[in-house]
Amino acid sequence: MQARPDLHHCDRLWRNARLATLAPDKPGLGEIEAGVVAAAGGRIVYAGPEAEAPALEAEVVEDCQGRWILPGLIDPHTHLVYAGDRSREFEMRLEGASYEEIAREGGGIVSTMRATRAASEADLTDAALPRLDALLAEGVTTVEIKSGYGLSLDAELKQLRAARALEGRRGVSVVTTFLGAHALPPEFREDRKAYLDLVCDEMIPAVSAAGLAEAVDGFCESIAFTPSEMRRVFEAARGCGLKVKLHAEQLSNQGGAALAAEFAALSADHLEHLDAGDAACLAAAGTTAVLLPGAFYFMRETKLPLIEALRANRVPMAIATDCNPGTSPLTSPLLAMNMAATLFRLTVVECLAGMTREAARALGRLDDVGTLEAGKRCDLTIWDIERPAELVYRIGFNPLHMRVWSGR
Ligand code: DI6
Ligand code: FE
Repeated sequence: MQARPDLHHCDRLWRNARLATLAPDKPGLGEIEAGVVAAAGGRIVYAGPEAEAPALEAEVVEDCQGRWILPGLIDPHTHLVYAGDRSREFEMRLEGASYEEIAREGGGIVSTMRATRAASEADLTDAALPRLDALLAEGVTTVEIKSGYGLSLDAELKQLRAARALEGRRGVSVVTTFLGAHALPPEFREDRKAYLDLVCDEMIPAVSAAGLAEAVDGFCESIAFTPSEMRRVFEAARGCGLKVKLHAEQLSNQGGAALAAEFAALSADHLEHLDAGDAACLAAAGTTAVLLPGAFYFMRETKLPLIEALRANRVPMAIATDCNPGTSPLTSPLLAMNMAATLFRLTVVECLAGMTREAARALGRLDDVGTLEAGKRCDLTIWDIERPAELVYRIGFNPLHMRVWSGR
């Protein structure tokens, strides 16, 4: 039989679907009725109306029966890899202790540090798997994972390797971030500068040389590191060719957002205590605001991030779970979007864009993922819903029909 030159051969095709492409040049969600997505070699070769599609043939043709297809969800801020348990601290907080008090008394991040240092690399990967599986069950195809519970050279490298190893265990893309400047480990209590020397002069070069992280993050907070300390860390990151991002203005206003903007950070995360004036700096720097409503909820914060100021300045807004044992034990991207809507008053379009296109932007991966567009990796979520708003509206209900990572 003669091959037809006009026939595009694909590996897999999803037809009879409604698409929310999230294409940046389209209004709303870039919805398409009667759409088709075609994949070859793990990439999207066509996503659009079936009526306008080129002639396509594929090994596997899926009839989506009118279901909605969205890009795979992206969780752009997690601390998924750690050992130990902090439910006792949750009880202490219910009895009246504050997060800061618990941290000062050697609990908090330092208690997770102890458990993480004691765990093997394989144990850390295994401990993270159930949490990762919870994210995948709701359609996550790319997840960012930070270190920051090792706080020594070896333990930070171990944590990053454990995070990378998750890619070999599941069909998911893992983006790793070095967060050595998360907390001061107890052995450096009397010498902050020595710990920063270690982070800047040894850890960052080692992480960079091993290719174990794309970016460097820090916790800029009264209980963690000051903006001038973080400036040093960012300079070291820049010296090694790593991108930067920052936990900024979560519990108080420290000027972290302005610092992040000055270094053209990929993202500034949390931002509950952001100054309205700093929104313009973030916008000018091309820095994405990553909103973490799970931490806001779990910490019972009352200071809302200034969404209006972010919107008015056109700061891109992403949403993440911040999955971590202390302040956001959340493994549901659907609930994160619901909280962003209910607590922060984001619109449905902002919520869905926040865990797809804008999350990709926050990771510097918008060229590769985040929308349904030809050339991008074929990461899809196929949902049993009538309207995309259902994904944000429901609480504790998961209508995922199928998750596709790299066309599989
Ligand atoms: N901000 C947070 O909310 C988490 N880390 C950070 O920098 C808290 C992490 C923890 O308490 O274990
Ligand atoms: Fe965090």
